[in-house]
Amino acid sequence: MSKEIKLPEIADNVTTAVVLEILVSKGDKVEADDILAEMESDKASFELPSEFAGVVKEIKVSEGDEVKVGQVMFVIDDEAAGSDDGGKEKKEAPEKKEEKAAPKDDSKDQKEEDTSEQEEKDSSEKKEKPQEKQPAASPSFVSEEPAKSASHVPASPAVRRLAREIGVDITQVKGSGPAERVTEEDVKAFVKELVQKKSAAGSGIADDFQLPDFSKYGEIRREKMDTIRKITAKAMSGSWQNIPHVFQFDKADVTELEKFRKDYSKYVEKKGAKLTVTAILLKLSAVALKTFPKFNASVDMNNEEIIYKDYVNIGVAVDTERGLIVPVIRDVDKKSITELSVELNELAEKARTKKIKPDELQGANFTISNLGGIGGTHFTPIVNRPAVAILGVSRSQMEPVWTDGEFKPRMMLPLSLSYDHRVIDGADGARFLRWLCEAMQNPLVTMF
Ligand code: CAO
Repeated sequence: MSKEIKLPEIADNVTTAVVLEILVSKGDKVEADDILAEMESDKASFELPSEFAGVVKEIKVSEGDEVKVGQVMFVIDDEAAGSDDGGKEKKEAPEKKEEKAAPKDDSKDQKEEDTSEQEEKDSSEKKEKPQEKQPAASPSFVSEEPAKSASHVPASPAVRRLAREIGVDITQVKGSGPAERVTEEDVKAFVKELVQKKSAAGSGIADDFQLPDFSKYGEIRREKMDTIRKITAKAMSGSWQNIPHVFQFDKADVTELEKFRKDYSKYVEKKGAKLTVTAILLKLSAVALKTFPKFNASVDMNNEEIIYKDYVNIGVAVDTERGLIVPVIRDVDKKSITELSVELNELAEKARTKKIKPDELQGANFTISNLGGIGGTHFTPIVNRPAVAILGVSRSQMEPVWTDGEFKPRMMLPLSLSYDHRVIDGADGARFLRWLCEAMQNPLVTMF
């Protein structure tokens, strides 16, 4: 008796699907649940199974056709099901076609294919046994996204088995063989890449950006990141991804301060260090952090709390041959500028000569990054978590400044403040930086 296979209901609001590939030919013998066609709707790709065992009597659609739900696609003659000569074997799956097309096919592979197909059949039969055989009316959804099925990936049975045994989804493997055929090496390379990504993810510095093959363009050299590079990469990407940054810029008139610094440096030099703009900024920043406690804080998003600190520890970014190191000066508010100059000098030297200890790099509430010794007009440093702000210092230079009706040459120091907008608002940022600029112009400000 002839039985019709129609396009079943697929999902709410889906009324049609496109025939991607017809997997049987007229006269083919099919079992119940054998896949007759690969379909695709705008929601998913799926396989259309036969509801009955029998022989394909009619194929009423073509590849590329848009078929309506309920439309007849195949006619199966179920009376011919039992007869041995009732029909030809079902059209070979695409993987079989590939096997024939591939140059390296051999009888061993064919045997393995037979065995693996048998294994698959056995295991699916085992799974089905306890239940009543379900009518295969509804399509089996492969995924929400249109995706190629494993049977469409060209690969030898041995390679398929390898992928299956080690849990690799062969559809994810890029084939390097003829017609993108997946080889054993491709599967191994895929696993190697996954393992490398996982270990990089464990270190917190991985990203999913796919690098191109740079060697296509010329000679390249790969070098392992050292520990400092990895720590910096992890800390900076963590800060950048989690902190909504705002950048505030200002300029301090340091004309008078520079005169003072040069005059008084000799007193500091007696203690073994120079009086530098960084040491002065350390002292002034400590007062600023006390004046604006939000900047001497950390944010605890898990508990929705802001943690205010009564101590003032400030990190200073030091440029070393090994990269950026940030030693921390503790209780900056309690130390004199001379003490701070000496301590900064010692810590920077320790950082550059690899003598810095781990605890000397921890516990900063705020950071100062002075690139002025190198140059540059402005830059935007990244906040160093769990602090909420960082001060960027660029190179001071003489500029004409309009004062009392005329341009006067003034030494101007460009400052930038990067801060965490979860805790600090724009007006707070502008006030903090302006306060610092005014304190540099007139240190008496700090007394109020
Ligand atoms: N504007 C103009 N000149 C500056 C300056 C500035 N902002 N900062 C420093 N200078 C001058 C100093 O006066 C000194 O000049 P002299 O040799 O004529 O006295 C010279 O530059 C070198 O200063 P220094 O770097 O030795 O001293 P410092 O205390 O100001 O800085 C330190 C110490 C550790 C901050 C600095 O050496 C350093 O490593 N800076 C790089 C920081 C960094 O890499 N930041 C980027 C991190 S990413 O956010």
